[in-house]
Amino acid sequence: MPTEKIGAAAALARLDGWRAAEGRDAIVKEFRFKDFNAAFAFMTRVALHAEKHDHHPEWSNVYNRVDVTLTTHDAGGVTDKDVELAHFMDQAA
Ligand code: H2B
Repeated sequence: MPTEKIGAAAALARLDGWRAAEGRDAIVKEFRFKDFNAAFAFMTRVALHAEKHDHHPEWSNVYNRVDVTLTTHDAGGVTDKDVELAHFMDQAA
């Protein structure tokens, strides 16, 4: 049974600092860190969590910045899995 799509608006009601992506059902946030080392440490923690839960972010890194987009590809939009991963990222940042 695939995880059910809840949509970006429902997800955002449960999150701080995230916003809706343009043109697709996804949520986005830009994380800023002290330097590259801090940004990459964050990405490492998130990567281990993502593998464990088999749910992965779309992201890019430039020096101290990590730009994140979350959506559930299998569901064609935002699900509880994205809210859970967003909360984990907020805690890890
Ligand atoms: N991550 C995200 N964000 N969405 C998915 O639908 C997804 C995933 N599916 N990670 C998983 C992997 C799926 O491809 C594997 C086969 O379980």
